[in-house]
Amino acid sequence: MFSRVKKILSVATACASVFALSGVPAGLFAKTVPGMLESPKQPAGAPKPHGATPTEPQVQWQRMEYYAFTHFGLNTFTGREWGYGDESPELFNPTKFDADAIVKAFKDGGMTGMIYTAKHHDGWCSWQTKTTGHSIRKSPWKKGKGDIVREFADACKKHGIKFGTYLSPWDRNHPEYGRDGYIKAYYGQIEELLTNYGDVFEIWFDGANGGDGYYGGARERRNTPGGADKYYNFEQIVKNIRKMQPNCVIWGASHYGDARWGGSERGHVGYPHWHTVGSQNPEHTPSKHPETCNDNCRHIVSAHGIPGGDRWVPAEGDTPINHGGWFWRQGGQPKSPEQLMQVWFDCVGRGANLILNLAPDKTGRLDPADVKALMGFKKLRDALYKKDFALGAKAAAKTVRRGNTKSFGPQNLVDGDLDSYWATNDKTIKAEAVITLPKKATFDVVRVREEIRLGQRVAAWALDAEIDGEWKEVVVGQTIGVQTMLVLPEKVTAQRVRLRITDAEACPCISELSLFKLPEGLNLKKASNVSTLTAGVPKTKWKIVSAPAGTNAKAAIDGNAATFWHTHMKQELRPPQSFVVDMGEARKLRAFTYLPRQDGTTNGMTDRYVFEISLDGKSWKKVAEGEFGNLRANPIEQTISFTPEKARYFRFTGTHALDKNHVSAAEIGVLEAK
Ligand code: FUL
Repeated sequence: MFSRVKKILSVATACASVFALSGVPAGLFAKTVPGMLESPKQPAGAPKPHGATPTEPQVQWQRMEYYAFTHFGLNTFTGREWGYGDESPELFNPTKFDADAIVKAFKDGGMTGMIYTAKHHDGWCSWQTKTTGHSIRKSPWKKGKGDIVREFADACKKHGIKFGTYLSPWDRNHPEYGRDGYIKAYYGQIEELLTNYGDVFEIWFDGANGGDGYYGGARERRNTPGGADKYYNFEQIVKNIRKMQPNCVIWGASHYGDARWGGSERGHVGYPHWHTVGSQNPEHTPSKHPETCNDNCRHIVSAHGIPGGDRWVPAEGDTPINHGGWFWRQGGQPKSPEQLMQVWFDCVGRGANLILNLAPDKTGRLDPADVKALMGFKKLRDALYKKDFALGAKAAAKTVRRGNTKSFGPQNLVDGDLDSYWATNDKTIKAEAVITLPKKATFDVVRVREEIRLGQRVAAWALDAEIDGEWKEVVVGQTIGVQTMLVLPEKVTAQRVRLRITDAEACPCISELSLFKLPEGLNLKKASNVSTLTAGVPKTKWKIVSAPAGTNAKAAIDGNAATFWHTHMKQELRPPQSFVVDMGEARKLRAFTYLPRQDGTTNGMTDRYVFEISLDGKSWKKVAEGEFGNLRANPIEQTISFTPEKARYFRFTGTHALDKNHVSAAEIGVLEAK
């Protein structure tokens, strides 16, 4: 039965054994603390919980499915993904900020909550904090008396969705970052956010940590002494939060939190998908990882979880609705409703929650194009869920726990009640239930749910349909968890279906089976590519004028995301490395775009740059220089704007790379001023 532990992914399990070396004190993950929601009582004779199980706040959180992320702060005004920490609070002055309209759009879009970046890595606090001078108190907006956290929290209450917050541990502004002084301020910030704004359903502790920063003027590189876990003392942070908000789900926080990252910033999570991990939460604890467990491995564990893992840490898939990034960007394009449906199936449909980012622009309003995509996405989901063909059907099973009692009977599969379930006797792993629909129906989506309060049990299942009097297998699934939703390879018309559980870690406890039909005209396959390239100035006449010998700079201007310029050929050419392009004619340029290498490795991935332009190819002007933030987790196209100027030539220089001593670029483009 445990062969799947070997099967899942060799790398993931290699890491699992490392994570299982727990130094975590037993009481920390106690099921209840005062004030924490309690799970309803199981019916008499219910199966014993198997392995790690969720707390009731986690169960309720996993049922939320879908909520908003909102990045809004100084980066909105500078166009940076990661502010350095020296940005002036004076920059924050939205002219039309309207929390009510933003939250209403989330509610109308079917979202169940929102998480606001109260402080990002640049350290600027968007509420009336007493912990630092680098805050909204110094911003001209509302004469320094404004409080964005308050406005969002109040709007959420008004519109009946939940409020959550993101508080970056890394603070590139604070003079004491990396020392004890910062920890005091940081704990104060957590306390302010969790005691002054009502219920907070989730708090995010981002894993990006340490590096260059302003740090009160020191302008240097600082790390987290002893590793992030030890420096912030997440064990203590979690204890403090449990006292302040016992029902708040803690995201990240090394291996002490309640929820984990889904493994990429594209919203997709892995399948098979387990809600459990080893004692040490896989992501963001590099100091704990031996050589064998690199970034890739961490991402794999985050995406898939670990079967039989001893902690319940369900995943959240995060992605921005806009290709521009997490903060609002000039010229950013939203993902299409169809692409968002693909994300839905690859995230919610695998049992993770989806947190979809919509960022207000400089005026403080959502981009209408983003809202249009949000509503188009809602329309497609409404069409998908319009009719559950299995709801209210007749269900029968040969194997039912304790001889067919009502409490565990198959009828629970189709009653629309998430708390009731079909279960078998303890030793019965393989089992089947036949569902007879009120009449013949045509469907191509199946959704199955387990009663997760008893642990995640099922590892393999199949759905059969009775077609022309014969049972035919129409889809095969692996894990189930809180929910798994699969698209059948083709539409099926049938009146009887059969759910077959073929492998499980303990007797199955299945709460629901639903059948749906994909909205007319939705082609998910066509929608699966979620990264795009901005169509800028056409490159047909472009020529490479110069590039380091032996490197293929043409690959960076061929319009093909899969090929890339790379200075690691026969020998490793260290940064800085440049290439020069002649565009054939002069144009007024306003921005350049950079797509990092897309082949899944970060070696030589350029994360700092200089961009220069020229009219004659002889005298050059530097128009942009800086850092591409967040590439490791989200290697999407970056757009860097500069003061518009005419040029025929440009020079792109990679001045630093994430890993290894060479540089690369999959694609460089330029955008013209109107
Ligand atoms: C990442 C951050 O570094 C990004 O800027 C963004 O906030 C994303 C949601 O998380 O780790």
